[in-house]
Amino acid sequence: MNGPRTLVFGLGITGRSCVEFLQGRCPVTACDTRADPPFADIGPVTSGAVPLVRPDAVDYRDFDRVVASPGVALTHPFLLRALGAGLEILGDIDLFLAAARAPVTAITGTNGKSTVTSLVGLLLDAGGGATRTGGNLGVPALDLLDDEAEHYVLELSSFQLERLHRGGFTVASVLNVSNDHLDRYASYDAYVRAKRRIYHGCGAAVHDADDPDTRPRDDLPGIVLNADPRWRLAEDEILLDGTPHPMAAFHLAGRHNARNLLAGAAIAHLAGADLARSRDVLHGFRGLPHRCAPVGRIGAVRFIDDSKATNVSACAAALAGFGAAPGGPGRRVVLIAGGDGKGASFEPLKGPAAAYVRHAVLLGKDADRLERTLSGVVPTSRASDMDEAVVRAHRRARDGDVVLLSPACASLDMFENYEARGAAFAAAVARCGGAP
Ligand code: UMA
Ligand code: ADP
Repeated sequence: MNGPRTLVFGLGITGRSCVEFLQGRCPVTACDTRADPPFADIGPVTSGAVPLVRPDAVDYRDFDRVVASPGVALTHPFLLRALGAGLEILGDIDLFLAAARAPVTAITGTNGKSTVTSLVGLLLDAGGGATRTGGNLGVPALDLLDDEAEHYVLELSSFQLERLHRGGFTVASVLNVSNDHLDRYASYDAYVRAKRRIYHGCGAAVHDADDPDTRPRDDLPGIVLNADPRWRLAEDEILLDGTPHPMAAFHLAGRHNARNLLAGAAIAHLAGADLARSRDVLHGFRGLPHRCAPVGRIGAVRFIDDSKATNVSACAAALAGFGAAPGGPGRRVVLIAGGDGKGASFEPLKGPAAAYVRHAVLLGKDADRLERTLSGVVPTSRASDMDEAVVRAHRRARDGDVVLLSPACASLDMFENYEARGAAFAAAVARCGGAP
């Protein structure tokens, strides 16, 4: 078979999509550092059409390129050796862009990516266009490919962008940047640089004047949110293409979600959506599970699942969103936080905690570090699992309070993923007598 001899490194969700896409197009071999990779049982591998090899059995001379899964750092010794041996390293998004035959809109940012990507997909779909939405959001980009598609909307992580060679998105946006994934990047600047690769060769850019790190290096056509008077947040309304929409018209809570609505509408507008026609979609959008989602109430205490808050700035945004909600200021939030902090400092939580948190229940790998940061700022207690955390949080809450799971940390030290953590929270709330 002709075509570049390709080694797919990593056989997770992305690696699986790459193997299935490439099989029959070029010679493919799969490789994974794990003894039992998640997708070792797929047809191309079990049939022997795509051999699965261990990294130490790879002879680099047998390959022209490596398609590296996003979970593997570019500094992984295997990839460094491959690079040294003259192999090209690329990611699934390069393969996708080479094959896609419809405009592609791409969205990145530290927080809000999934929310905004889903909204943009819905707004484009409402206009009647066949839109395929995915990427880091869950369905890997290559699985979206479809001859009938009229538009693709991709959520991209910094891991996908750092290994992307091609560019040329129709619309590209960095929503916001704050400290995250510092276990994978040498510096904050390196993380920002990875994010900004999204703008390379794009047709139009959307960035936020309130967050200078979202700015493209070069001047590009597009929309500068909160600088363009037609696209900005006001006190209690959002201006979308010059039309005021009162915040009360939307379902999503919190200032951070107002930013998401603004960005999503601007991106969809540049990608061709007719906002006047899709007003109902915009106003009816309820967001995604595990992102500030109500899971029940006990008496006058509400329980909110923000398990997707896997970094400090996401938690800070959620605290401001609920702490400053109608009902007045004050320490109205009982916070459940902790997990794997991925090397980030918790210092930025001090301000929002002092303003909004009545009590913090801490759990997981970095509970000690969180406790040290928050001590003297808010009262804290410790829990060894989610059930205990919910019981303790409920005891501390007063009528009108919110018990908010917004961990500021990754979940992997205690749970399979953030969804499992959110589900454990909802189950614990139900066991305590929580009802919708
Ligand atoms: N791994 C190994 N050995 C290997 C290959 C991978 O140990 O040979 C490990 C990685 O270090 C990582 C895990 O396996 O801990 C998964 O890595 P992967 O590259 O196989 O990941 P996929 O299953 O393909 O899922 C990826 C994204 N995951 C990551 O980037 C870590 C998923 O985003 C994404 O939904 C999926 O592709 C489809 O595009 C998840 C995520 O956490 C939700 N993303 C990060 C985030 O949003 O903050 C970036
Ligand atoms: P991502 O896909 O980037 O992780 P999500 O839309 O899944 O983003 O939201 C993840 C979490 O980030 C939410 O649970 C919320 O706590 C927080 N968040 C969402 N939007 C924003 C924003 N614009 N600014 C800051 N934090 C946000």
